[in-house]
Amino acid sequence: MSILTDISEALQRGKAKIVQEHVQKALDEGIAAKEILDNGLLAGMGVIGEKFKNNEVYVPEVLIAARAMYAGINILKPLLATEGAEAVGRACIGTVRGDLHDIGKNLVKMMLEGKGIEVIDLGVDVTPEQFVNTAIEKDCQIICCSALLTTTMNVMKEVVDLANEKGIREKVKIMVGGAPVTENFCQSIGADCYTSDAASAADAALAICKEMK
Ligand code: B1M
Repeated sequence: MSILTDISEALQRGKAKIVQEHVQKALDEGIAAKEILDNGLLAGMGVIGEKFKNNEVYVPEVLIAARAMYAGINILKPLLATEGAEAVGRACIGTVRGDLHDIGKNLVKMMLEGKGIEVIDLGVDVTPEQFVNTAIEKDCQIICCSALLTTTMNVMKEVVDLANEKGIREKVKIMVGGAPVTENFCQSIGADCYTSDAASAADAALAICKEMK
């Protein structure tokens, strides 16, 4: 069994300390941080997600697995996010109103910071007003919205509508993402950019910051 499978299985069992040990071991074996994230931690969380869907595990198990995932991510964080010297731009990020999922949002934040973008983290359950007012008050070039529920992704349209109403669309771009979000959805609500994962979100955000300087 490979060390990546060990990580995935320990995460599924919610064993945070063992996940940490395995992640460190994988790094010592020379496996790249991104590979450990994708094929160890995210693979394990994918299995938990399927079991959650099929009612084979419930909220407490998912939360314990999420805690184990963070334990692993914390070790990888300095390697995934290489510090930029000077901020190349500023973004605010949050999970939209009604939605408490924050693991993906936190990964996106981490990757953006790794590109040298200053990120204001609004947390979870963020209203359209909070996104738009923060962008105006803190002079952000980007609003990043994350949603994991089909019932909450529509709040992203409210963010776009409010940004239009406040007349800030020339100065602020809106990026959207999260498991149920698609390119088609992004276009249908009039947002500026959809990416499917945190690394592509960081690349896209950097390109936007450079374009808007
Ligand atoms: Co929830 N949950 N959950 N959950 N949960 C899902 C999302 C679900 C798909 C599970 C399932 O049924 N298979 C399902 C949604 C179904 C749907 O809407 N179609 C679901 C449900 C139903 C619920 C509840 C309603 C359950 C209930 O109470 N009955 C409830 C809702 C609570 C609420 O939010 N109001 C709920 C609760 C929870 C927990 C609290 C237990 C926990 C969250 C803990 C936490 O986040 N701190 C939880 C979890 C962990 C999950 C699953 C298992 C894993 C989500 C996750 O963190 N994935 C999830 C199943 C799944 O997705 N397979 C599920 C790992 C994370 C790295 O991926 O967030 O997709 P993700 O981020 C990715 C990309 O999407 C992208 O980058 C990341 C990777 O690089 N990305 C962006 C994310 N944001 C981006 C923004 C960008 C760009 C890219 O630009 C701005």
